Amino acid sequence: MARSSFFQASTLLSSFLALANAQSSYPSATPTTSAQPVFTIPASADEGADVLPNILDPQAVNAQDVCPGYKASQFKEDERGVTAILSLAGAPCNVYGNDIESLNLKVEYQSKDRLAVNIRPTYLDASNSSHWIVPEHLIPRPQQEDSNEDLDLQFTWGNEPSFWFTVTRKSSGDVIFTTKGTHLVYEDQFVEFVNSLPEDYNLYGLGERIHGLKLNNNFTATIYAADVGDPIDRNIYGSHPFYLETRYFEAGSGKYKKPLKESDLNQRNFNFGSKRSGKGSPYESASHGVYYRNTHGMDVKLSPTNLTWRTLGGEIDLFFFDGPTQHEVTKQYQKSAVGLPAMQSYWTLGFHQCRWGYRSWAETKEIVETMRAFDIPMETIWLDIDYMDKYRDFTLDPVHFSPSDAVDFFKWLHGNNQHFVPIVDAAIYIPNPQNPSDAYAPYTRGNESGVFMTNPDGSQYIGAVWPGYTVFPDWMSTNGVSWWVKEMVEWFKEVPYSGFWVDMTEVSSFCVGSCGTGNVTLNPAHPPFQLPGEVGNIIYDYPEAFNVTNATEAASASAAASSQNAAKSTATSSSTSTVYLRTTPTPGVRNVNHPPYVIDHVQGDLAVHAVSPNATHANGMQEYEVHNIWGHQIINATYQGLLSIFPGKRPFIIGRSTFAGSGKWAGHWGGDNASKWYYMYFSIPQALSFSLFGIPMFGVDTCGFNGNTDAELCSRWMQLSAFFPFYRNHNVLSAIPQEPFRWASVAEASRTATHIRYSLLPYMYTLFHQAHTTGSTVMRALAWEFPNDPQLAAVDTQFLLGPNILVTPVLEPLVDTVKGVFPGIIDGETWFDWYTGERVNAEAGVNTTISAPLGHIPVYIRGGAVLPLQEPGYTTTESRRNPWGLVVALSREGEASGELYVDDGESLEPGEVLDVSFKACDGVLKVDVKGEYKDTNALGNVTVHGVYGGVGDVRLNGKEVGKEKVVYEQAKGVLRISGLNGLTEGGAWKEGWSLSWT
Ligand code: MIG
Repeated sequence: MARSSFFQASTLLSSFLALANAQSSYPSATPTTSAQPVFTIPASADEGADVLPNILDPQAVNAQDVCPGYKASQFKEDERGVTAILSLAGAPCNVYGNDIESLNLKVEYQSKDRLAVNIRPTYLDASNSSHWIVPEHLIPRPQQEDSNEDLDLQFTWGNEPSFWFTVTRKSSGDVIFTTKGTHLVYEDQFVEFVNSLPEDYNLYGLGERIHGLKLNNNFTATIYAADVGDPIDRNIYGSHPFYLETRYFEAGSGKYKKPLKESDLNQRNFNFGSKRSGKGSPYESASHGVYYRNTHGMDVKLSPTNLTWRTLGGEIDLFFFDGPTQHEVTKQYQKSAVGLPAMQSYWTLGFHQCRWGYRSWAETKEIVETMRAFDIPMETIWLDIDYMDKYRDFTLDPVHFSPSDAVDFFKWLHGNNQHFVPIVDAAIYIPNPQNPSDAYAPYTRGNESGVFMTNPDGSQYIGAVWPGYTVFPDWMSTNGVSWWVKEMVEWFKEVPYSGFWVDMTEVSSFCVGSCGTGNVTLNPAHPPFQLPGEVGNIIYDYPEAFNVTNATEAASASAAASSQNAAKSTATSSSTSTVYLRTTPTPGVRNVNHPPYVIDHVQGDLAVHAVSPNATHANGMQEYEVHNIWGHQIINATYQGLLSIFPGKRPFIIGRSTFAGSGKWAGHWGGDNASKWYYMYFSIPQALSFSLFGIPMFGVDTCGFNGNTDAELCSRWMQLSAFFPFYRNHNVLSAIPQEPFRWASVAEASRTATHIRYSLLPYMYTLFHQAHTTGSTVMRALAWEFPNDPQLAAVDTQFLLGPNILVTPVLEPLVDTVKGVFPGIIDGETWFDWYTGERVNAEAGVNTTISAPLGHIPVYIRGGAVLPLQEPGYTTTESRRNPWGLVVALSREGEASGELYVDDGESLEPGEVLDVSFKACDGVLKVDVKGEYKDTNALGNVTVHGVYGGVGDVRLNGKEVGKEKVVYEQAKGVLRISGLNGLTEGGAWKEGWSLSWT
């Protein structure tokens, strides 16, 4: 049911709608030169066929019941791996595609920690491989390395009842993956295999979705890039076919141990505090990772003891990472498979203010000034599509965002060491060819260079997005990337941006099929849905507890909302019984628009709200095969654009649709959440999942995107996001303003949290550098740092920033306490309160009640850590000119260590760097400095936590620092040494030093 043809001029003419949005704050998309009605794309344009997801279809055939599987033969093995031929073991089932008779199996022992299993059709050669093989230059394939002798993973296989394979850890005998007892199904539009898992498995990843950190064992993780506002448990913007699995065992139980189930743990009563106090955890764990290098839409069906993988095509290309800790799995995955995350420039770690609905340079400037007047640090101001001329990329609205005013604006902004980042949309406006004044140069240049996607017949594919009818860059075309780079370079001359925010990159289109074909002269003026704030679509929605704390406003909002809803429901109510579109395989032909197997895509029909699967790329691939990497490729193109504008500098990109490996170029924001408490909670598991995916630069729309926020939620959220790598407040068009200065309480809470964040920037930057060089994570789940505690397996209401900062945020309204655990106590860990410096008195395994009045976010420092700090300035530029500080948090043994990495903050390959390491024991802190980077800031102060036995003279390099510089609170165990600046002139890290206090 391709919808491109239904959309004919005759039906269009009768559906003219005048734009009646005079009352809204939404700026009209149409230059109002005449009173003529303007064409608006009807809502029906974005309706697809009624399809029923296979997992919900009572008529669905289970491929496992009807398909014959394969038999392996011609088995060959050497020290590098295994090959075999797999032949269909019976009559083809052709259940959701056409069965492939013969397959090649290739197993590689790729390295000391990675095993690869590849299964692809035997008949493939270079000329007919397009829909099976993901091009390696787009998505690199991990390669065989020379050293694979120590590989602990073992591949075994069998032919009964049909071909199966198993991946086992040799050292423990643990079977980490097995398809035994199931059939492999391999068809042109459907590839299925099933692997068993232990009961109560702990599985993480398989994104992108809004879900708790640990995945449930009874839902389907669908992976298909979708432009949709953060529905829970459904596929959303990004595609990450990767999971981490952690198994807990009894400690020391030797070879062939069994993973523990929840009931095993319950029997042991879980309270190791009392049972094993001081003796260490009775448990241990092992983790491994699985990456399925496949760009097709897929359902991963999670059942209590297995996973069923169903893709719409492509080869089986599986990579197993041995771990055996989470840290190692993540490092192995990033280092060898998808790429290490981009190093971020220092300024990107500052606070970002954004909204949809800043309407002019003047208003934008006012926001920046007000932030400063309220003394809330702001590094970067962002603009949404409002700045554009008729929503066209690479333009400025000539009236509200005039190019001449831009000159002054940027001079002023940059003069204050602040930055600007614009939104840029994926789709490119296609002008009305009959109206020369509608000409749009980026389109003309792209069209002349042949960079836009086509229909199967070779004509241009024309969808619709904000500006009206649009075309879509084809990143596989010869000139696609260079055209984009050139547009970026040109536009930069007018708009000196510091980074790019790429939106709608799934790639989104507001109509099904090439709806603009033959219609481009109609110049649609409005998308086929109402915008927030338009007549009949006013935002009355508030956070959950708004009616308690804001009773009067809540009452009037709910009255208004219900009258509006009443009006809406009389307008639309019809019930018809749905006839679903089901397709069956045709020999030799794929139905890419409506594949026989229907994945559980949140939009139903694959063509809804996106470019259709049959849109075609220059290399012959169809969107069907590579839909999930469109967003990854625009990130790559943008990276190259920024590199040519800022040679040698680190590009800053925040992308919406990501794929495995996007982290090497970009960060990501969580998409269109809402101003609800539960979305604030979900931001934590979403961030931790992106840690696993190798995209550490992550944050969500703080205070909430859709709907109105309120002071309490915004206050808690500004404090929580201050500990996320990417810290940005963003809001939908027409919701009430939510900059942190709008409420005194939020302003105060934001100042407090930003002060901590900016103090910690050297620590955060060091974490980024470690992530960039080793694949370690920045935001961490408690389970990853404390792998011996099965109780932490699902904890996602608390998190760690690096190894040493524990954040326990309030995630619900109307409370002034929060419950949290202090992990690792059974193994001797200690924690110190960030604010008081006192050691926390908590028991192992106990959910402790912590005081957390509004405006206070509980933060703890791990015993054993040395944290490098710097006195916060208003911007990161100023911060970087301030004195350094250190917090030394002593472990129970009186020891601590830490690192600091310093460079110029922006070079891709910094010439000079500093690697500082800290070590404290026996009352002496030793600082060792390596590297040539010159930082002349003095050391301001050193605070030592956990000093209980009294202190002697405090000496810097053996010389007493002077009593007036020392404050010791013995009861609290806190030693503060300040005013060291004079003693460290010329730079705290000019050379090594030592500080002693005994
Ligand atoms: O369909 O540009 O996720 O952050 O404010 C809405 C307007 C388009 C979606 C992005 C959101 C942005 C909005 N965009």
